[in-house]
Amino acid sequence: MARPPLTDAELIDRYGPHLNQAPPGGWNAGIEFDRVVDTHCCFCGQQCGIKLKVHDNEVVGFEPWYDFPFNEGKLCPKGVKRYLQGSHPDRVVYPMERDETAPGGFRRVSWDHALDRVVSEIRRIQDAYGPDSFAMLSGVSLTNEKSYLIGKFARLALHTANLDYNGRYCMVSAGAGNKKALGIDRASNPWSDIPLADVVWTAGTNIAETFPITTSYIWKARDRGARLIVQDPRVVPHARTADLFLPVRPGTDSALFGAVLHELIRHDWLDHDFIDAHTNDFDQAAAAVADMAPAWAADITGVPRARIEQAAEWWGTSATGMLLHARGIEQQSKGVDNVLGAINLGLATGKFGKPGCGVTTITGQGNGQGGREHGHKCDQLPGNRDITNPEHRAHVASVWGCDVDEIPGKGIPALEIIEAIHAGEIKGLLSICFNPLVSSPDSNFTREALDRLEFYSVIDFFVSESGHHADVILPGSLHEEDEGTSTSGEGRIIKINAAVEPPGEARRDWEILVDLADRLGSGHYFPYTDTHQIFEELRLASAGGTADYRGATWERIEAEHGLFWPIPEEGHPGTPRLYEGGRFYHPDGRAKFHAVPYRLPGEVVDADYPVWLTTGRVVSQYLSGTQTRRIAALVAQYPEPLCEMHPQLAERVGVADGDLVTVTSRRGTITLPAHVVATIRPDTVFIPYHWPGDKAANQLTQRVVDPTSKMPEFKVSAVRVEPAGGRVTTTDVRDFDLQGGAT
Ligand SMILES: Nc1nc2c(c(=O)[nH]1)N[C@H]1C(S)=C(S)[C@@H](COP(=O)(O)OP(=O)(O)OC[C@H]3O[C@@H](n4cnc5c(=O)[nH]c(N)nc54)[C@H](O)[C@@H]3O)O[C@H]1N2
Ligand SMILES: Nc1nc2c(c(=O)[nH]1)N[C@H]1C(S)=C(S)[C@@H](COP(=O)(O)OP(=O)(O)OC[C@H]3O[C@@H](n4cnc5c(=O)[nH]c(N)nc54)[C@H](O)[C@@H]3O)O[C@H]1N2
Ligand code: SF4
Ligand SMILES: [Mo]
Repeated sequence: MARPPLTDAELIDRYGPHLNQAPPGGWNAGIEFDRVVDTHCCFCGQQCGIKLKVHDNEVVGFEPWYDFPFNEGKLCPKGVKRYLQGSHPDRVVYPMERDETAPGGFRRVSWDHALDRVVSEIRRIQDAYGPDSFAMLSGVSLTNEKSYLIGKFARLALHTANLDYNGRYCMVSAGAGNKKALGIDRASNPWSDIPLADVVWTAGTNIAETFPITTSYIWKARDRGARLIVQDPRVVPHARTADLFLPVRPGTDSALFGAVLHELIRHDWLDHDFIDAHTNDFDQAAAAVADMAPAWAADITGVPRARIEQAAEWWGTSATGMLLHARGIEQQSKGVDNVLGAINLGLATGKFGKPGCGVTTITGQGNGQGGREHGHKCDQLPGNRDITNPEHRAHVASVWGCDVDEIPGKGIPALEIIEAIHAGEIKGLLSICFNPLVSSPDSNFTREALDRLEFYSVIDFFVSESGHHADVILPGSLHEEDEGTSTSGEGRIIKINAAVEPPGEARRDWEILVDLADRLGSGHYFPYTDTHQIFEELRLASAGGTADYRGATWERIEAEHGLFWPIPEEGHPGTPRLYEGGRFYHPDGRAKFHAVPYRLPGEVVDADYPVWLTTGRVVSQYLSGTQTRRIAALVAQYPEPLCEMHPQLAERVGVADGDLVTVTSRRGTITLPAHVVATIRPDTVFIPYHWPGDKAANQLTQRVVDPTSKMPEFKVSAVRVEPAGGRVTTTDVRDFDLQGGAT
């Protein structure tokens, strides 16, 4: 039986009066608006079109934008509530400086004071310890313009090599795998190809909760008779109607992909013409899977042998097919291997570059695609260029008008920045759009690191949990307070339009950075007076790179509901299907197979820690939760983390649904209610990670990373689960109403 969500009174009682409550009469009652602004959702990489209703300087509601082709008016629970952030009482509306005697630990200061303090601390730290001792962390909820600006700001204003971004925890395994195999890093297809696939295979993604709009594309394929294969340790909602469910043990996906390739070869379900004409190194990949028979993989993965054989047959014998993967296979110390293993299956069967054919990542964050192209990765320059390549550096230096030697070299990735802070090698940090305390693995370690900084400044619109460790907080802008472009998970560049001005003394993010650059003595490199000028420079800087935006103009982007890069010159139609005709982006135009031997995850279960832990998301919460934990309607749907576990495990542990359990790993411990469901492997527990402090799943996770992408292994840890004593009242536990879907 479904339990009711918390009432408003219960919510206020438990979570305090700061939640944004519905006005009397309901959310839409009596709302007057003067204008409607066409823009996009601030949350996930689907980047749904939405129309924001504006009254005076406040976003007061939304309307569906039926004409925007990707989502045709559809939105998920987060998209329809995002407008409740702007006038939230927690909004930071003036600069603040740490002051232990002030209420909340911060006192109000002027912009001049705040910016001068930041600049003097940067100077002091860099004079004492060298330029790279001051690092910057950024995020890709930010537009392309801001991403580009941050890359330039870190290199030419901060003069530091140590800039990285939160996509290091999100898209980098997909990015590295795509580049190695295909020579470019973007979704292989526009989503309009999904309904044309005869087989849709999802690997490590909970689409119905994390990319809800994509489900409608899959249903269209199913309406045409497509088969659905789902590979996940949990029977996630879209898996409940799957034709084939592959209940993979966390961290073993490369064995499964290897066995499928083994079967494709054994039955000769191969597209030899495609392999000969469009790929290299098939023999190496084939040799690596010679011993990976389904029976071997069944032992490792826990997926019955017959299901592995069935997956191979359907994939190998269907004319079209798409494999969609996300963080479940990517956030592992074998993330890149898993991506390469998936791509091998597409190449072996010629499922690239044709309608309804592709192997593609589903990009996570709002601008997770564009934000990984324009230079705020530690090894990257705009256009997805390589910061160590002399030609690439020379091109970007010519656009920036600087000497090539002024551009620092390669820096270290996000988690290594945190480790270098912990080790005392990095002394100062500026972060924008990143809440590392909640989102980094091993949060107790991260907290120690943040407390060791000599100086920390944060640009944010709320005081995040990381922000509580800052010395200076600079109030930045919400998504609806600035314009620019974003690039959706499809590779579609879209236009974000400003609906309102930042409130109080808050400023647009880019204006803060330009002001800081000026005070750091680099103002001549940052002469912008609006974001359009930044985009025009980005076009030039990206020109000739793999992520080429040269031909994209704001006007065409708006008029055509987005443009797919690469778009090398004005008038170019853009490139919706990336590998059309089997043309890949390595210099010889061919894709590359990779040998993917199987290796163990960074940590395996043992007598002390006998249960696998995996972490991820729920539909109503977003990332570190700073935004969605402040919206009452979303909190009501899923107020607190729960430990999802199978009835068999619950029985072994000796707990029932709602009982408190303590979950312990080698890094930390968390106590939370058990959520007993038949839709998860009995050897695995799942905890969503959107909460801070003693509710943070990342207290348990490990700092092991993929050797190539440096992605932390969020999806695999070994834990112990024990009864904690006591239970919570029934309203504390959201019921997923899974009875019908159990296997
Ligand atoms: N509601 C909501 N939507 C979001 C977000 C959000 O925070 N909330 N964030 C956005 C972002 S930035 C991202 S990156 C995406 C993430 O989107 P997803 O990758 O779909 O989400 P996750 O919940 O991280 O993990 C997906 C699935 O991986 C499974 N999994 C865990 N371990 C393994 C494994 O070893 N192998 C396999 N095959 N599967 C495994 C989990 O059971 C889970 O169902 O979502 C985006 N959309
Ligand atoms: N255990 C576990 N950990 C994970 C994951 C997992 O699956 N499991 N997933 C990882 C993934 S995929 C991701 S993407 C990361 C995300 O991790 P984070 O990037 O740390 O998460 P966010 O919540 O997006 O934090 C962004 C901060 O930026 C602020 N912000 C948002 N938009 C803007 C803006 O436009 N301007 C400014 N100035 N600030 C803004 C928000 O208020 C918030 O404080 O978490 C990772 N951590
Ligand atoms: S699916 Fe993603 S982009 Fe669309 S409304 Fe939901 S969070 Fe926003
Ligand atoms: Mo992400």
